[in-house]
Amino acid sequence: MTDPRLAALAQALPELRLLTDAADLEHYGRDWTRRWTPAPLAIALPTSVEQVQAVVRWARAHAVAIVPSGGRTGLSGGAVAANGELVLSLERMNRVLGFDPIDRSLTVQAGIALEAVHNAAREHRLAYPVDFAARGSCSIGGNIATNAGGIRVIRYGNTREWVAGLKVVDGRGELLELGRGLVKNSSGYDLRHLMVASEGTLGIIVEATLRLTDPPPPTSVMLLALPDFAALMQVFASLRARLQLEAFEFFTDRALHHVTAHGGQNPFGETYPYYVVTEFAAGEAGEAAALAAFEHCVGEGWVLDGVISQSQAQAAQLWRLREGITESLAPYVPYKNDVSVRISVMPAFLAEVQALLTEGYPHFDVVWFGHIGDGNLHINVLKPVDMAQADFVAQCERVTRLLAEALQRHGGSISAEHGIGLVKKAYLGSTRTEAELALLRGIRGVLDPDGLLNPGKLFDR
Ligand code: FAD
Ligand code: 2HG
Ligand code: ZN
Repeated sequence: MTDPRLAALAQALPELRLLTDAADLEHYGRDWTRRWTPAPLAIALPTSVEQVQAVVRWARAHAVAIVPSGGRTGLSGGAVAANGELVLSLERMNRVLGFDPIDRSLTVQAGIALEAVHNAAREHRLAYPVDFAARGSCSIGGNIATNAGGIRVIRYGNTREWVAGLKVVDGRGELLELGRGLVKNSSGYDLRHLMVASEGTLGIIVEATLRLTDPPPPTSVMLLALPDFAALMQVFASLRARLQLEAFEFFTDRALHHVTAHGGQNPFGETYPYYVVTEFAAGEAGEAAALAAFEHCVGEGWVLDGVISQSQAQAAQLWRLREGITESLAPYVPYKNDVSVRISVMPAFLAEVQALLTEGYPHFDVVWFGHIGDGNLHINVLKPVDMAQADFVAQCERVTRLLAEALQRHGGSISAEHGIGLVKKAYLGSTRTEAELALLRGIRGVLDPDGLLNPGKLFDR
């Protein structure tokens, strides 16, 4: 360790694993955004809460910023370390610590992968219902720090609903025990919820107690083809009235184009403008209700074609068309927007944004998809091959500014589930008032008085 600050850390905590190789700095210094050049000081891989506390105390003494790091699947630059920060990776704190059958809760270290939580819940014949395509690599700590959503929010809500208790090391090195797994607790402010969506700026989540629920009922998956955006919300209302929906997701023909180029199978003989993937409680009643809903939607002209899964393998194939979109677009390093409005506002908002993009930016390949049943749209813009990167980013920033203005008019949010991180900092004011922003900064000042935890993310300091 040639850097005197790192030498002091290694001396104070000889058992702490520290990485400084160029390949490690690069690997741990970036997330899925791929927009910034990683340049951390070093990577620390603690194995205990005490080590995390000691690292924070060292960081305070040496004025080194810390980037809390989970699976780095984030899409907003929250886990990027490009300014000489210490990356504090939770990846070695990845164990299940306990299960309580009466509380129906699972206590885990924050670095555990979402999929490992699913498996642990299943072993106890229960379920942890937050789910999305990055399940194998994202961590519970990262899910909590971003309030991750995913494909089952329509039925089970966001990560926030499932956090019963947290242990967090704040920016002063204090260990806070928040929530304690209580179902009921009216003893003042609930600091646990401050940590949800805090993007590593208020504390390092080291442990979480998660609520579990009954396993989902047997389900079927249906893929529907739609003629236009307007039909989307009609189909949603119609299905929601007749079926117990577990998911209701949409994507466009451009999304299908990219996924099928990456091995996805289009079950229709042709392509259509829009698609819905929906999962619902099956059984005889469920199937009959699905058929009735389908026929109603076809009769109204809202649905042009449809298939229903006959096996788990077929259900997985249909889901792949939706879940494979992000990975299929990754080679293009798309410019992403992740926005939300109230569900009731969605039709007007969709029409406005579609007009904005088709009229103002017809040269862009725009891939729309998302959790339409939650009012959450993902808008990925791909760079035309003949456009310079700087020009592309500048144009995309203009689009985002227009989107932010539309969101402000419609009372929406510039980040539905990915977080603000670095990518949407400049637009936070479209979602939060000045008074709110002042409060957020004030709270940060209390929990992280030196501004050492993920500085420059969410807001400038
Ligand atoms: P990271 O990327 O490592 O970090 C994210 C943020 O959390 C950073 O600000 C980081 O500093 C902070 N952080 C991480 N760990 C901690 C901790 N222990 N304590 C404090 N702060 C911490 N997101 C959705 O919401 N819904 C989706 O459907 C969805 N689908 C995705 C599909 C793909 C293919 C990919 C690549 C990503 C997807 N994401 C989705 C985005 C991403 O997976 C989530 O944001 C996830 O919650 C990030 O978890 P992570 O462990 O990778 O966090
Ligand atoms: C999803 O819903 C994720 O698939 C990723 O939130 C969205 O890649 C994106 O823009
Ligand atoms: Zn999403």
